[in-house]
Amino acid sequence: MPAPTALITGITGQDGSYLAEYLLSLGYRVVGMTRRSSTDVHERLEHLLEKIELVSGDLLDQNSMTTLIADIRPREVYNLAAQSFVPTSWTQPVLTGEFTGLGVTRMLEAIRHVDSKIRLYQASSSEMFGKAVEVPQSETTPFYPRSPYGVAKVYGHWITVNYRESYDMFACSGILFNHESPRRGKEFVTRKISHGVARIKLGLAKTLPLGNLDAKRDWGFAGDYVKAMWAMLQQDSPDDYVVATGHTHSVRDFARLAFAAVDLDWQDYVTQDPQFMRPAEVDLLIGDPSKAKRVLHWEPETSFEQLVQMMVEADVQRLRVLQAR
Ligand code: NAP
Ligand code: F7E
Repeated sequence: MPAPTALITGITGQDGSYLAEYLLSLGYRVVGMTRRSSTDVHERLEHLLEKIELVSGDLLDQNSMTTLIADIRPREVYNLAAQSFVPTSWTQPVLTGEFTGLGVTRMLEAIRHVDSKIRLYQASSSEMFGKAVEVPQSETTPFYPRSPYGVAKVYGHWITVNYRESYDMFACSGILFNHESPRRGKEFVTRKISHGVARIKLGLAKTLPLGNLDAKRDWGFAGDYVKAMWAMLQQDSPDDYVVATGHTHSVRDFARLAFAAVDLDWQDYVTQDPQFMRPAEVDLLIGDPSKAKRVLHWEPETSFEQLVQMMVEADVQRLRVLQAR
Protein backbone atom coordinates (compact mmCIF):
# COMPACT_ATOMS: atom_id res chain seq x y z
CA MET A 1 0.00 0.00 0.00
CA PRO A 2 1.33 3.50 -0.80
CA ALA A 3 2.09 5.73 2.18
CA PRO A 4 -0.91 7.88 3.15
CA THR A 5 -0.52 11.58 2.39
CA ALA A 6 -1.20 14.30 4.96
CA LEU A 7 -1.42 18.01 4.20
CA ILE A 8 -0.58 20.30 7.13
CA THR A 9 -1.42 23.99 7.05
CA GLY A 10 0.58 25.98 9.61
CA ILE A 11 3.49 23.52 9.31
CA THR A 12 6.00 26.26 10.16
CA GLY A 13 4.32 26.79 13.55
CA GLN A 14 4.92 25.01 16.85
CA ASP A 15 2.31 22.28 16.36
CA GLY A 16 3.05 21.88 12.66
CA SER A 17 6.63 20.83 13.35
CA TYR A 18 5.68 18.28 16.02
CA LEU A 19 2.84 16.90 13.90
CA ALA A 20 5.11 16.56 10.86
CA GLU A 21 7.62 14.59 12.98
CA TYR A 22 4.89 12.34 14.32
CA LEU A 23 3.29 11.63 10.93
CA LEU A 24 6.71 10.89 9.40
CA SER A 25 7.35 8.41 12.21
CA LEU A 26 4.06 6.70 11.24
CA GLY A 27 5.17 6.41 7.60
CA TYR A 28 3.16 9.28 6.09
CA ARG A 29 4.08 11.39 3.11
CA VAL A 30 3.93 14.86 4.68
CA VAL A 31 3.14 17.95 2.62
CA GLY A 32 3.14 21.35 4.32
CA MET A 33 1.39 24.49 3.13
CA THR A 34 3.40 27.68 3.66
CA ARG A 35 2.54 31.23 2.70
CA ARG A 36 4.77 33.30 0.50
CA SER A 37 7.46 35.21 2.38
CA SER A 38 10.52 37.18 1.32
CA THR A 39 12.72 34.90 3.42
CA ASP A 40 12.79 31.11 3.63
CA VAL A 41 13.62 30.77 7.30
CA HIS A 42 11.74 27.77 8.71
CA GLU A 43 13.60 27.42 11.98
CA ARG A 44 11.27 24.79 13.47
CA LEU A 45 11.48 22.63 10.34
CA GLU A 46 15.14 22.74 9.42
CA HIS A 47 15.77 19.18 10.62
CA LEU A 48 12.81 17.92 8.53
CA LEU A 49 13.28 19.74 5.24
CA GLU A 50 14.72 16.68 3.49
CA LYS A 51 11.78 14.53 4.53
CA ILE A 52 8.76 16.77 3.84
CA GLU A 53 7.42 18.66 0.84
CA LEU A 54 6.50 22.35 1.09
CA VAL A 55 3.89 23.90 -1.19
CA SER A 56 2.66 27.46 -1.40
CA GLY A 57 -0.82 28.54 -0.30
CA ASP A 58 -2.60 31.08 1.87
CA LEU A 59 -5.66 30.90 4.11
CA LEU A 60 -6.87 34.13 2.48
CA ASP A 61 -6.83 32.67 -1.02
CA GLN A 62 -9.55 30.16 -1.88
CA ASN A 63 -8.05 29.25 -5.22
CA SER A 64 -4.64 28.40 -3.75
CA MET A 65 -6.25 26.02 -1.27
CA THR A 66 -8.55 24.28 -3.76
CA THR A 67 -5.68 23.83 -6.21
CA LEU A 68 -3.46 22.36 -3.49
CA ILE A 69 -6.08 19.85 -2.38
CA ALA A 70 -6.71 18.86 -6.01
CA ASP A 71 -2.98 18.45 -6.75
CA ILE A 72 -1.99 16.64 -3.56
CA ARG A 73 -5.14 14.56 -2.96
CA PRO A 74 -4.30 13.99 0.71
CA ARG A 75 -6.02 11.35 2.83
CA GLU A 76 -5.94 13.75 5.78
CA VAL A 77 -5.75 17.53 6.16
CA TYR A 78 -4.64 19.14 9.42
CA ASN A 79 -5.73 22.78 9.44
CA LEU A 80 -3.35 24.30 11.99
CA ALA A 81 -2.75 27.66 10.28
CA ALA A 82 -4.18 30.69 12.08
CA GLN A 83 -3.38 34.06 13.58
CA SER A 84 -2.91 32.44 16.99
CA PHE A 85 -1.71 35.19 19.35
CA VAL A 86 -4.61 36.49 21.45
CA PRO A 87 -3.35 40.11 22.01
CA THR A 88 -2.83 40.59 18.26
CA SER A 89 -6.48 39.70 17.74
CA TRP A 90 -7.47 42.98 19.41
CA THR A 91 -5.14 45.08 17.25
CA GLN A 92 -5.93 43.12 14.04
CA PRO A 93 -9.47 41.81 14.61
CA VAL A 94 -10.54 41.76 10.97
CA LEU A 95 -7.43 39.92 9.79
CA THR A 96 -7.81 37.46 12.68
CA GLY A 97 -11.39 36.81 11.57
CA GLU A 98 -10.23 36.25 7.99
CA PHE A 99 -7.39 33.83 8.89
CA THR A 100 -8.68 32.08 11.96
CA GLY A 101 -12.41 32.07 11.14
CA LEU A 102 -13.12 32.30 7.41
CA GLY A 103 -9.90 30.42 6.58
CA VAL A 104 -11.64 27.31 7.95
CA THR A 105 -14.56 27.74 5.56
CA ARG A 106 -12.14 28.10 2.66
CA MET A 107 -10.49 24.82 3.62
CA LEU A 108 -13.85 23.06 4.00
CA GLU A 109 -14.97 24.39 0.61
CA ALA A 110 -11.73 23.25 -1.02
CA ILE A 111 -12.20 19.72 0.34
CA ARG A 112 -15.91 19.61 -0.49
CA HIS A 113 -15.27 20.58 -4.12
CA VAL A 114 -12.34 18.23 -4.69
CA ASP A 115 -13.24 15.14 -2.64
CA SER A 116 -15.56 15.29 0.35
CA LYS A 117 -14.13 11.99 1.68
CA ILE A 118 -10.84 13.70 2.64
CA ARG A 119 -10.58 13.81 6.45
CA LEU A 120 -10.13 17.19 8.15
CA TYR A 121 -8.72 18.10 11.56
CA GLN A 122 -9.64 21.64 12.64
CA ALA A 123 -7.49 23.28 15.35
CA SER A 124 -10.09 24.61 17.76
CA SER A 125 -9.16 26.10 21.10
CA SER A 126 -10.00 26.30 24.80
CA GLU A 127 -10.12 30.08 24.24
CA MET A 128 -13.66 29.38 22.97
CA PHE A 129 -14.66 28.72 26.62
CA GLY A 130 -13.28 32.13 27.65
CA LYS A 131 -15.29 33.33 30.65
CA ALA A 132 -15.99 29.71 31.41
CA VAL A 133 -19.52 28.89 32.50
CA GLU A 134 -18.51 25.58 34.10
CA VAL A 135 -15.42 23.94 35.60
CA PRO A 136 -13.89 21.79 34.19
CA GLN A 137 -14.72 22.45 30.54
CA SER A 138 -15.80 19.54 28.33
CA GLU A 139 -17.19 19.06 24.80
CA THR A 140 -20.64 20.10 26.06
CA THR A 141 -19.60 23.29 27.90
CA PRO A 142 -21.16 26.37 26.22
CA PHE A 143 -18.73 28.84 24.63
CA TYR A 144 -18.15 32.40 25.94
CA PRO A 145 -15.12 33.73 24.02
CA ARG A 146 -13.31 36.78 25.44
CA SER A 147 -11.21 37.96 22.48
CA PRO A 148 -11.57 38.39 18.71
CA TYR A 149 -9.33 35.29 18.49
CA GLY A 150 -11.75 33.28 20.63
CA VAL A 151 -14.72 34.53 18.60
CA ALA A 152 -13.00 33.55 15.33
CA LYS A 153 -12.25 30.07 16.72
CA VAL A 154 -15.92 29.65 17.71
CA TYR A 155 -16.84 30.40 14.10
CA GLY A 156 -14.21 27.90 12.87
CA HIS A 157 -15.55 25.26 15.26
CA TRP A 158 -19.19 25.62 14.27
CA ILE A 159 -18.53 25.81 10.53
CA THR A 160 -16.61 22.52 10.89
CA VAL A 161 -19.58 20.95 12.70
CA ASN A 162 -21.94 22.44 10.13
CA TYR A 163 -20.09 21.02 7.11
CA ARG A 164 -19.91 17.63 8.83
CA GLU A 165 -23.68 17.66 9.32
CA SER A 166 -24.59 19.34 6.00
CA TYR A 167 -22.32 17.38 3.65
CA ASP A 168 -21.49 14.25 5.63
CA MET A 169 -17.81 15.20 5.73
CA PHE A 170 -15.24 13.58 8.04
CA ALA A 171 -14.42 16.84 9.82
CA CYS A 172 -13.24 16.85 13.46
CA SER A 173 -12.71 19.75 15.81
CA GLY A 174 -10.00 19.28 18.43
CA ILE A 175 -10.63 21.64 21.34
CA LEU A 176 -7.05 21.84 22.56
CA PHE A 177 -6.07 23.54 25.79
CA ASN A 178 -2.77 25.46 25.95
CA HIS A 179 0.17 23.33 24.88
CA GLU A 180 3.74 24.50 24.98
CA SER A 181 7.26 23.39 24.14
CA PRO A 182 10.75 24.74 23.51
CA ARG A 183 9.41 25.58 20.02
CA ARG A 184 6.64 27.86 21.35
CA GLY A 185 6.69 31.43 19.99
CA LYS A 186 8.54 33.80 22.36
CA GLU A 187 5.48 36.07 22.75
CA PHE A 188 3.41 33.42 24.57
CA VAL A 189 3.76 33.57 28.34
CA THR A 190 5.43 30.18 28.97
CA ARG A 191 8.18 30.70 26.42
CA LYS A 192 8.51 34.36 27.37
CA ILE A 193 9.22 33.15 30.90
CA SER A 194 11.61 30.29 29.98
CA HIS A 195 13.51 32.55 27.58
CA GLY A 196 13.53 35.39 30.12
CA VAL A 197 14.82 33.07 32.86
CA ALA A 198 17.63 31.87 30.58
CA ARG A 199 18.58 35.47 29.72
CA ILE A 200 18.66 36.45 33.40
CA LYS A 201 20.65 33.34 34.38
CA LEU A 202 23.27 34.10 31.70
CA GLY A 203 23.51 37.78 32.65
CA LEU A 204 21.74 39.11 29.53
CA ALA A 205 18.75 40.67 31.36
CA LYS A 206 17.88 41.89 34.84
CA THR A 207 14.07 41.71 34.98
CA LEU A 208 11.14 39.92 33.38
CA PRO A 209 8.05 42.13 32.89
CA LEU A 210 4.77 40.19 32.78
CA GLY A 211 1.05 40.96 32.85
CA ASN A 212 -1.60 39.10 34.86
CA LEU A 213 0.10 36.61 37.18
CA ASP A 214 -3.19 35.20 38.47
CA ALA A 215 -4.45 33.79 35.14
CA LYS A 216 -4.70 29.99 35.28
CA ARG A 217 -4.23 27.64 32.35
CA ASP A 218 -4.30 23.90 31.71
CA TRP A 219 -0.81 23.59 30.17
CA GLY A 220 0.41 20.47 28.38
CA PHE A 221 3.25 19.50 26.03
CA ALA A 222 2.68 20.07 22.28
CA GLY A 223 4.48 16.82 21.38
CA ASP A 224 1.81 14.88 23.30
CA TYR A 225 -1.12 16.83 21.85
CA VAL A 226 -0.37 16.23 18.15
CA LYS A 227 -0.90 12.51 18.79
CA ALA A 228 -4.52 13.24 19.70
CA MET A 229 -4.98 15.17 16.43
CA TRP A 230 -3.95 12.10 14.44
CA ALA A 231 -6.04 9.72 16.57
CA MET A 232 -9.21 11.77 15.87
CA LEU A 233 -8.84 11.15 12.13
CA GLN A 234 -8.43 7.37 12.59
CA GLN A 235 -11.85 6.81 14.18
CA ASP A 236 -14.84 5.24 12.38
CA SER A 237 -16.82 8.47 12.63
CA PRO A 238 -15.91 12.14 13.01
CA ASP A 239 -16.41 13.91 16.34
CA ASP A 240 -15.10 16.72 18.55
CA TYR A 241 -12.73 16.19 21.47
CA VAL A 242 -11.31 18.21 24.36
CA VAL A 243 -7.56 17.62 24.70
CA ALA A 244 -6.13 18.76 28.05
CA THR A 245 -4.28 17.51 31.13
CA GLY A 246 -7.08 18.13 33.63
CA HIS A 247 -4.76 20.22 35.84
CA THR A 248 -4.48 23.98 36.08
CA HIS A 249 -1.68 26.32 37.20
CA SER A 250 -1.25 30.09 37.42
CA VAL A 251 1.24 32.19 35.49
CA ARG A 252 2.85 32.84 38.90
CA ASP A 253 3.27 29.04 39.41
CA PHE A 254 4.96 28.76 36.02
CA ALA A 255 7.32 31.63 36.82
CA ARG A 256 8.14 30.26 40.27
CA LEU A 257 9.09 26.83 38.90
CA ALA A 258 10.98 28.22 35.91
CA PHE A 259 13.22 30.44 38.06
CA ALA A 260 13.65 27.62 40.59
CA ALA A 261 14.91 25.39 37.76
CA VAL A 262 18.05 27.58 37.61
CA ASP A 263 18.20 28.19 41.40
CA LEU A 264 16.76 31.72 41.25
CA ASP A 265 13.84 33.26 43.16
CA TRP A 266 11.19 34.58 40.74
CA GLN A 267 10.26 37.41 43.13
CA ASP A 268 13.68 39.00 42.61
CA TYR A 269 13.12 39.42 38.84
CA VAL A 270 9.44 39.41 37.80
CA THR A 271 7.80 42.82 37.48
CA GLN A 272 4.25 43.63 36.43
CA ASP A 273 3.70 45.82 33.39
CA PRO A 274 0.21 47.04 32.44
CA GLN A 275 1.05 46.78 28.72
CA PHE A 276 0.77 42.99 29.03
CA MET A 277 -2.73 43.10 30.57
CA ARG A 278 -5.64 42.29 28.24
CA PRO A 279 -8.86 44.24 27.62
CA ALA A 280 -10.77 41.10 28.64
CA GLU A 281 -9.07 38.21 30.41
CA VAL A 282 -9.67 34.46 30.50
CA ASP A 283 -9.15 33.82 34.21
CA LEU A 284 -9.36 30.06 34.60
CA LEU A 285 -9.20 27.18 32.15
CA ILE A 286 -9.14 23.52 33.08
CA GLY A 287 -10.15 20.82 30.64
CA ASP A 288 -11.91 17.50 31.09
CA PRO A 289 -10.11 15.13 28.68
CA SER A 290 -12.12 12.03 29.66
CA LYS A 291 -13.70 11.59 26.22
CA ALA A 292 -10.29 11.73 24.48
CA LYS A 293 -8.93 9.23 27.01
CA ARG A 294 -11.89 6.88 26.59
CA VAL A 295 -12.35 6.99 22.80
CA LEU A 296 -8.92 7.92 21.45
CA HIS A 297 -6.95 6.11 24.20
CA TRP A 298 -4.96 9.32 24.44
CA GLU A 299 -3.07 10.35 27.60
CA PRO A 300 -0.84 13.34 28.27
CA GLU A 301 2.64 11.95 28.93
CA THR A 302 4.46 15.06 30.19
CA SER A 303 3.78 16.64 33.60
CA PHE A 304 3.65 20.39 34.24
CA GLU A 305 6.94 20.19 36.16
CA GLN A 306 8.64 18.29 33.31
CA LEU A 307 7.32 20.83 30.78
CA VAL A 308 8.72 23.82 32.69
CA GLN A 309 12.05 22.08 33.20
CA MET A 310 12.28 21.09 29.50
CA MET A 311 11.56 24.64 28.32
CA VAL A 312 14.03 26.34 30.67
CA GLU A 313 16.79 23.83 29.91
CA ALA A 314 16.29 24.25 26.15
CA ASP A 315 16.48 28.06 26.36
CA VAL A 316 19.56 28.03 28.59
CA GLN A 317 21.25 25.58 26.21
CA ARG A 318 20.27 27.61 23.12
CA LEU A 319 21.60 30.87 24.60
CA ARG A 320 24.82 29.18 25.76
CA VAL A 321 25.47 28.01 22.19
CA LEU A 322 24.80 31.53 20.86
CA GLN A 323 27.09 33.07 23.50
CA ALA A 324 29.88 30.66 22.61
CA ARG A 325 29.89 31.75 18.94
P1 NAP B 1 1.69 29.10 15.65
O1 NAP B 1 2.99 28.59 16.17
O2 NAP B 1 1.34 30.53 15.85
O3 NAP B 1 1.63 28.75 14.08
C1 NAP B 1 0.64 29.31 13.25
C2 NAP B 1 0.87 28.85 11.84
O4 NAP B 1 -0.13 29.42 10.97
C3 NAP B 1 2.23 29.28 11.25
O5 NAP B 1 2.74 28.20 10.49
C4 NAP B 1 1.84 30.43 10.32
O6 NAP B 1 2.72 30.60 9.24
C5 NAP B 1 0.50 29.91 9.81
N1 NAP B 1 -0.31 30.97 9.19
C6 NAP B 1 -0.76 32.11 9.77
N2 NAP B 1 -1.49 32.81 8.89
C7 NAP B 1 -1.49 32.13 7.72
C8 NAP B 1 -2.05 32.34 6.44
N3 NAP B 1 -2.77 33.42 6.16
N4 NAP B 1 -1.88 31.40 5.48
C9 NAP B 1 -1.14 30.31 5.73
N5 NAP B 1 -0.57 30.03 6.92
C10 NAP B 1 -0.74 30.95 7.90
O7 NAP B 1 0.48 28.24 16.28
P2 NAP B 1 0.51 26.84 17.06
O8 NAP B 1 0.73 27.09 18.51
O9 NAP B 1 1.34 25.87 16.33
O10 NAP B 1 -1.03 26.42 16.94
C11 NAP B 1 -1.52 25.68 15.82
C12 NAP B 1 -3.02 25.88 15.72
O11 NAP B 1 -3.65 25.43 16.90
C13 NAP B 1 -3.47 27.33 15.54
O12 NAP B 1 -4.63 27.31 14.72
C14 NAP B 1 -3.83 27.77 16.94
O13 NAP B 1 -4.76 28.83 16.88
C15 NAP B 1 -4.42 26.49 17.47
N6 NAP B 1 -4.32 26.26 18.90
C16 NAP B 1 -3.11 26.38 19.54
C17 NAP B 1 -3.04 26.10 20.88
C18 NAP B 1 -1.74 26.17 21.63
O14 NAP B 1 -1.76 26.19 22.86
N7 NAP B 1 -0.60 26.16 20.93
C19 NAP B 1 -4.20 25.68 21.60
C20 NAP B 1 -5.39 25.56 20.90
C21 NAP B 1 -5.45 25.84 19.56
P3 NAP B 1 3.97 31.66 9.28
O15 NAP B 1 5.14 30.87 9.80
O16 NAP B 1 4.08 32.05 7.85
O17 NAP B 1 3.58 32.78 10.20
O1 F7E C 1 -1.30 33.76 27.69
C1 F7E C 1 -1.19 35.76 30.80
C2 F7E C 1 -2.21 36.16 29.77
O2 F7E C 1 -0.42 34.37 25.45
C3 F7E C 1 -1.64 32.94 28.78
C4 F7E C 1 -2.61 30.50 22.26
O3 F7E C 1 -1.86 29.39 21.84
O4 F7E C 1 -3.50 29.26 24.11
C5 F7E C 1 -2.80 30.43 23.77
O5 F7E C 1 -3.50 31.59 24.19
C6 F7E C 1 -2.02 33.76 29.99
C7 F7E C 1 -3.03 34.88 29.70
O6 F7E C 1 -1.70 32.20 25.78
C8 F7E C 1 1.80 37.69 30.12
O7 F7E C 1 -2.96 37.31 30.20
C9 F7E C 1 0.58 37.22 31.83
O8 F7E C 1 -4.02 34.87 30.70
O9 F7E C 1 0.56 32.38 26.67
P1 F7E C 1 -0.62 33.21 26.35
P2 F7E C 1 -3.30 32.26 25.62
O10 F7E C 1 -3.79 33.64 25.52
O11 F7E C 1 -3.88 31.41 26.68
C10 F7E C 1 -4.80 29.14 23.53
C11 F7E C 1 -5.39 27.81 23.95
C12 F7E C 1 -4.81 29.37 22.07
O12 F7E C 1 -5.62 28.79 21.34
C13 F7E C 1 -3.97 30.49 21.57
O13 F7E C 1 -3.73 30.34 20.16
O14 F7E C 1 -0.84 34.43 30.46
N1 F7E C 1 0.03 36.59 30.77
N2 F7E C 1 1.65 37.91 31.46
C14 F7E C 1 0.77 36.86 29.69
N3 F7E C 1 0.63 36.45 28.41
C15 F7E C 1 1.57 36.87 27.51
N4 F7E C 1 1.49 36.45 26.24
N5 F7E C 1 2.60 37.72 27.88
C16 F7E C 1 2.76 38.16 29.16
O15 F7E C 1 3.68 38.91 29.47
